[in-house]
Amino acid sequence: MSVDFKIYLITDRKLFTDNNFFLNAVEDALKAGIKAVQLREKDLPVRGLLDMAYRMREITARYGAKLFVNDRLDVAMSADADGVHLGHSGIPVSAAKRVVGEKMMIGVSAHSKDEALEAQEGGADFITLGPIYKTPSKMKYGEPLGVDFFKSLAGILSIPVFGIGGIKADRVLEVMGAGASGIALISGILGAADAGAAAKKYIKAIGAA
Ligand code: TZP
Repeated sequence: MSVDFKIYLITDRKLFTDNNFFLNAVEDALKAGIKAVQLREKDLPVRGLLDMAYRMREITARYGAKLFVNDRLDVAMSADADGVHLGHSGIPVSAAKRVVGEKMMIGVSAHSKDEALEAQEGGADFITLGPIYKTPSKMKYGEPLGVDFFKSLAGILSIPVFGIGGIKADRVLEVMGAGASGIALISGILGAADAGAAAKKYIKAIGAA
């Protein structure tokens, strides 16, 4: 399996008043052409997450899109996801690799040079690196790395690097110009009034970059 997508849509159901609105928005984005979704609902108890993962698998499969599950390798496996996305508090990449081998892709969140290199050495298929810009929830993700620092790191990594954090459609060109293989985002699509229309805007911007 290879990284054959350029836009990595990350979920946040809390942007919606109701889970059906949330699932509909993700489906609208898929309908518009998004090809990879990461289910990232860190506060959901595992059974709720599993249920959500099954529903996401159904929707993503319908549109030929890849599904990744954040942190929970067990949930990813049970839902027959295409991959798992790991952070720094959960199972290390090298350990996950021993379980899934080549059967599943492994994405990793990195926020620094050390984390990025560790992920690459551990066998990650790709990383998300950021936040590049300020994001509404900046406190949670730390100070922005900035485009120049992102560019210097992307230049020394051999695995695909997705820019993340505060990426609005008018910044796609700058991020791709800094050596990103793609972009990862939440609010640019799921925070928009029309997720399908927003997804189309990003797809167009990536196409032009
Ligand atoms: N990791 C670094 S920044 C971020 C994550 C999960 C949040 C990205 O959200 P947004 O709304 O696209 O800025």
